[in-house]
Amino acid sequence: MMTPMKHFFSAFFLVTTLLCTTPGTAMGCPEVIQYLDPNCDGKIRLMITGDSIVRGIGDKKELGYPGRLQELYGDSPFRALNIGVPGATPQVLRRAFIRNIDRGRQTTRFTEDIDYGLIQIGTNNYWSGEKPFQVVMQIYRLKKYLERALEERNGTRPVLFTATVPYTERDYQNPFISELNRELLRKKGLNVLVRFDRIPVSRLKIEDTLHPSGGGYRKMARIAKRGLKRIQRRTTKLFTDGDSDGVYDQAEVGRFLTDPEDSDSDDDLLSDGEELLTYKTNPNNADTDGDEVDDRTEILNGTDPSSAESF
Ligand SMILES: [Ca+2]
Ligand SMILES: [Ca+2]
Ligand SMILES: [Ca+2]
Ligand SMILES: [Ca+2]
Repeated sequence: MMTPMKHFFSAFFLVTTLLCTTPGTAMGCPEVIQYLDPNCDGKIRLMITGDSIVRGIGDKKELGYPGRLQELYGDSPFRALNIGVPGATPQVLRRAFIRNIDRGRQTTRFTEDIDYGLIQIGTNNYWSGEKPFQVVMQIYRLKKYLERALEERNGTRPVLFTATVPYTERDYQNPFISELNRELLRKKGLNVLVRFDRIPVSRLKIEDTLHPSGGGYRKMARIAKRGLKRIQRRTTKLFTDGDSDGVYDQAEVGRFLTDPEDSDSDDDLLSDGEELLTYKTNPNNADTDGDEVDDRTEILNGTDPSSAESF
């Protein structure tokens, strides 16, 4: 018969064993400055795209809110990339991306290894005459295009989310913006988690009836930061680690070319996660440096598994 103490330990053992062997949720790529890192490269890259309000017109420091957001993170593995095109509508922006991404032009550098993307656009459609629901469809198409094109190019799918449009000092334009925001919030699949419509116009410190000042963009940066936290909570379950080796399935398939269903793709008794994240050895080659001593033996012996001079 078991003593109560033994009982406790066996129950404890059972629970911890179950926790450690439940596939898919318990593990995954290491977080970077408290953010999930969908492509598992140790950096967080957030692309922000839209019109002149993204570009940062009106900001004396010419940073806009992407640059102000970058300032909040200082010197860290976080990068906020500004792809704001003054005057753009979602349709214009989508065509520009198609030209750039498909033909490998300069935007390619900006969209490389993107983890997250924030879309904020629609203000200029006031002048082009579409109804707000049609503008929302354009934004939806832009988001779908970017998801697919960036996944094709980078191997891993970025997590995209959308912002509502801030109000301006142009009272005649605000009913349009108000309806556009209502439609944005109703549309499924846009992940509208950044609420610029909640900022009172007075806090944006608008100087030219449309564009915020540096102070206004700083305020927008803080709200964008909160949105980035929210989008992760919402998408955690997208990132699975089926073989619990510490690397997300999508990063294994699209980036590292390891087997997402085998925690040790090259059978050298080091898991893919240990090789990629800790030892920086090749997870697809049991003898990374080709000196005929396998990676695990080199690590146990204290020699360098990445240098054929050391074995
Ligand atoms: Ca990353
Ligand atoms: Ca995995
Ligand atoms: Ca291995
Ligand atoms: Ca070796």
